Amino acid sequence: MKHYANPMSPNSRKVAAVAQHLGIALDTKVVNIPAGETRQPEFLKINPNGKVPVLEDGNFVLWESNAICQYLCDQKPGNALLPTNPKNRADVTRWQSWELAHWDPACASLIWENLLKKGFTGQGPDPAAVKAGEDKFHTVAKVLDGHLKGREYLVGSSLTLADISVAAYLMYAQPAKIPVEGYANIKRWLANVEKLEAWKKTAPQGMNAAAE
Ligand SMILES: N[C@@H](CCC(=O)N[C@@H](CS)C(=O)NCC(=O)O)C(=O)O
Repeated sequence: MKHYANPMSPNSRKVAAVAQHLGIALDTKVVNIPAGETRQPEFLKINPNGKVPVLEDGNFVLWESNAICQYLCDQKPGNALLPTNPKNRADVTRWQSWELAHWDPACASLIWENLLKKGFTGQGPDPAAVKAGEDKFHTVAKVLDGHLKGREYLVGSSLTLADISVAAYLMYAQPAKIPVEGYANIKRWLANVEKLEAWKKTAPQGMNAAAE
C-alpha cells in the first residue's frame, strides 16, 4: 500500500504509527508541503482537498487519516487498536470525531501562530489569535483531562486508535506552546503514548533526540 505523507505532518504520523504498530509495511511517498506539492494537479487527482495523508491500495484511494487508520486495522483482524465490541468501537469513533471537530482546530491554531506562520509568511504570532487559540484549547483540554481522570487510555483499558488520533497534534505541544501544563491527566496519558515503539519510530528526524 502506498502512503502519501509528510514526516512533519501529525495526520501522516497517525497512519505511519498505526501501520508500524500493526506490522504493516507501507510504501511511503513523501509529499513536500512547503514546496506546494499538495496543490499540484497530479496530487489533487488523488486528494482534491490537497492534504496528506492519502493511502492507495490498488485502485482504492482513501484520504482522511482516521479513515485510513481504521482501514489499516481491518487488514489485521483481532488487533486491539480497533475493538470489535460495538460499544468500544463506537467509542473509538467518538473520540476520533471529537478530535477532528474540536481538538485539532484548537491545537492547529497554536501550531500555526507559534510554529509555522513565520516560516510560511515571514510574520510572527498575532497575540489576539494566540489568545483565541489558547482559550479554545483550554475549553477542549478540560474535556479530555476530565475524561482521562483515573484512566490510562481513552477507550477501555488498552491502547486504541483513539489515543493515537488525539495524541497526534501534541507532538508539537512544546514548540507550538500548546498549554498542556496544568493538565496532569493529559500529560500522564501522553507520556504513555510517547513510550510506544511505534510512536518513537515515526517521530520526525531529530524530534526524539530533542525531547530526550
Ligand atoms: N482531516 C484531515 C486533515 C489533513 C491535513 O490537514 N493535512 C495537513 C498536514 S497535517 C496537510 O496536508 N496540509 C497541507 C496543505 O494544507 O497544503 C486528515 O485527518 O487527514
